[in-house]
Amino acid sequence: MSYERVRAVDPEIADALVAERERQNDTLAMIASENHVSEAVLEAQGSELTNKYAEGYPGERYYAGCEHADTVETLAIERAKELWGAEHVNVQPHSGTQANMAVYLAMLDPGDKILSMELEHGGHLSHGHPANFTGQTYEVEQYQVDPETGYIDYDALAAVAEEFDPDIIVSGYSAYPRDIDFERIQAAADTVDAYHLADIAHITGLVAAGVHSSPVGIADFVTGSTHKTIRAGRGGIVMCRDEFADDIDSAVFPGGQGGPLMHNIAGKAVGFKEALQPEFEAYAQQVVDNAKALGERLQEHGFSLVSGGTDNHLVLVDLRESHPDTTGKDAEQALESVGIVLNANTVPGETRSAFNPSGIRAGTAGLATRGFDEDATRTVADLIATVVDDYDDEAVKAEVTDRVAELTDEHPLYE
Ligand code: DSN
Repeated sequence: MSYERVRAVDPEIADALVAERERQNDTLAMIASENHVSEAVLEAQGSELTNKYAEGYPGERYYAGCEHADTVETLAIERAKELWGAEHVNVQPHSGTQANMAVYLAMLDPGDKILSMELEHGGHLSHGHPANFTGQTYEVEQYQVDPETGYIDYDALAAVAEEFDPDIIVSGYSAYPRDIDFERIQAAADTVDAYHLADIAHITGLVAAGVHSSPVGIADFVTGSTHKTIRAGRGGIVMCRDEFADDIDSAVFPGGQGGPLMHNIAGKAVGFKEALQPEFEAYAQQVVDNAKALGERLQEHGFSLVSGGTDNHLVLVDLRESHPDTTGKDAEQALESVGIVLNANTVPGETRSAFNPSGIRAGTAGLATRGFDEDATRTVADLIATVVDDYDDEAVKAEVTDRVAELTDEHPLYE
């Protein structure tokens, strides 16, 4: 895309779009929730469907002229069912948070009880944080990872569930590097007769490819976002058994949203088709292999990883032992200045603040999309270590900047 037509109308925005494309091409996107969709997905998201209102669902719309919207949404749903093996799928949520909101709206009343993972242990704002509508609407209790191992403490979770008696237990996380035993969480939910919502926003692609355990068929509700490891159009998705289909559909529309973003649903459909191809499994495996390589090499450099490693697409580094005077923000900013873009993140047992926490989170989905293998990822780990060890040294950072430029040149993004 040249953005020529944007430029003719609005040169300031054209400049920003071109600059963003260059930024993405010239830096290493290691924010664990980000990825690079294909040009086919980009084109679908930029299509004329942005003009169309299609309130309702395929075959049952509130407006005329929805025949092509119906085709697109039906294909997105069918492909999602095939990818994840769900009985019922709603592809209309505008984001992962909206997908979670639909489940809460459908199944809970204000004041009902949510049991979820604490944010600084890897949870998400939409799982009950006081700053989010969930924390303001429902009564929330939280579980944690084991402080020694960094793994979910399933026994403690079950004990808190028995004591708190929640209406819903939320699993699925934003900064948890290990595989999740959805069956154990389901067992805890069964014991207290609670629903179980598994939010697989981060791991949608890994689950679809079979390189991470799946909660589909175990949890009552599975939500996700569609642009992270699954690499499709931007937005959210809800999956459930047929028995909850009407409740979920009504909670998405008209309960929580108006018209669906049909252009994004087209992007979801295209990305799902790509993910159904055999190459996607190899991609997802590469994401996981690269995360392991990244983690192991960082450990060789003396960094300490929450849980001691990773089973998925991300590593969570706790800087407190190896770099006690370096905050996550110091590391994030120094790394961004050399073209390695990741985020400062809280760690279990956080002793600083959410804004300037003690850890960094790094994901490998974007790098694997642009062709990085384990060796190239180990090189990136070396560069991260070099910068964090000497983040005030401008000469060191200049050298790493050149090396990042070589790596991005070797692995171009969009032609
Ligand atoms: N902001 C996303 C993340 O980085 O994990 C989740 O919504």
